[in-house]
Amino acid sequence: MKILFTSLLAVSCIANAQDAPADNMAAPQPQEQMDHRNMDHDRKSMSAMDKGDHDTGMTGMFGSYPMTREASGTSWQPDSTPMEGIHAMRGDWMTMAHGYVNAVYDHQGGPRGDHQAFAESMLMGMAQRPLGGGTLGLRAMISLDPTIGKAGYPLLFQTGETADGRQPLINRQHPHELFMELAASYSYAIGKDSSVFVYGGLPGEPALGPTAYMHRASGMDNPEAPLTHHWLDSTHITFGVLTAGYVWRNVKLEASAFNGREPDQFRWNIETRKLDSASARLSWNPTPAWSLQVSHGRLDNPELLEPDVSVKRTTASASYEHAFGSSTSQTTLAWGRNRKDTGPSTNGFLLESALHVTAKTTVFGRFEKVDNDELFQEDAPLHGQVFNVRKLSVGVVQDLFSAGKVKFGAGALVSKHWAPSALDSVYGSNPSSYMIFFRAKLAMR
Ligand SMILES: [Cu+2]
Repeated sequence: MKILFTSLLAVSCIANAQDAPADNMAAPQPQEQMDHRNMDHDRKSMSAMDKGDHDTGMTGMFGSYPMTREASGTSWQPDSTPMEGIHAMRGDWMTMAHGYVNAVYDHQGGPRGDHQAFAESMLMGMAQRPLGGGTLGLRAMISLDPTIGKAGYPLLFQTGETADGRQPLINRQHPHELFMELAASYSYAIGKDSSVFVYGGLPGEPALGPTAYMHRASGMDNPEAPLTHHWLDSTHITFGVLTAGYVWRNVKLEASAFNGREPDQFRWNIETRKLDSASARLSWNPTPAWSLQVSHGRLDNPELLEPDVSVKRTTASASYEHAFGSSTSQTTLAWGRNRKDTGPSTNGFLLESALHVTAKTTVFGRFEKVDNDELFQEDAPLHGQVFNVRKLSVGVVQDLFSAGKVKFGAGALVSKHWAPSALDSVYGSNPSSYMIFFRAKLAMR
């Protein structure tokens, strides 16, 4: 009942958030990028494009390139990624809204498994306008994930953060914060093809890792968090970020100073702490279909429960957007490495893909391979040992009907895990899991 109530609440928030017409959105893209997007909307956009969109502010927040390139924080995705959400012009402001609610029944198999029903959600609003010869950008993102409860939801082999400030979460995915991003940016063109920008967020996302999983077109249809979250994109909610960057054509170089501590178990608040950590990221979109990045950061004492251990994180990733006839797909390959001050260095690999077979049917899959040394509490004999865990998930989500700007769908996914036989007595041999979910998502039409 609580789940249902939460879902309805969030859906009604989303439905009321934006009802302006979506006619005005247009990114200045070559015809070939738009061919596979197959929307009425794009035909309208083409006429707007002929008039020259640079004047209408349809370029990105951080540089003069198609706005479809921008994803979470200051990260990039392929330029040809289809637009999601609702877009509108209001005077000088161009606004966008994205959002979803997933009501999930989650069953994780084996002796360490569990089951739970929960709702996860996200609502994001963005606005940008010309100001003083540059572009002002504002971003806000909230989530009702704290209603899941402090211990989050069951997810075999997942680790990271805490529910009570004393014990780490193991085999559970922590809930996200009420405030996921409250950020502002300003960019300024310094030449025909180049710009500089600054971005600040409390919270915000530093220049580290690929686009966060719930914003990647390859991962957003899958309701479960990746096991590689804490190797790749766990800094997506960071309470205190300042980033400065330089964009030249299809290349971006940026550096961040940020608070390296992961959010604590109190998910409704805003935390403040000094900007003790730093990162840098180089991004390159060599063609409209590809987005590549490498990044490195030092996270000062990221874990509340290991306050004297700092981590050096290195990541590299490639995302590829591809069309098959009227279907579109996006695939991401990513690697991340955590090097702790003490203890072993560990690697995480991710390969995930989403295929939008039709406008209403999406098939998705994710394969991960992670070295995890946090699967046991401190007093357990296997505490601190590194176990190589592999996981494959495949699923489908079908949109069923729309009401106004919200589309409703249902989906399911199954997962299989492989772990060293030393873990069989704890996890069972190669446990399986599944999730069934109902989704409400903001859509252009
Ligand atoms: Cu997260």
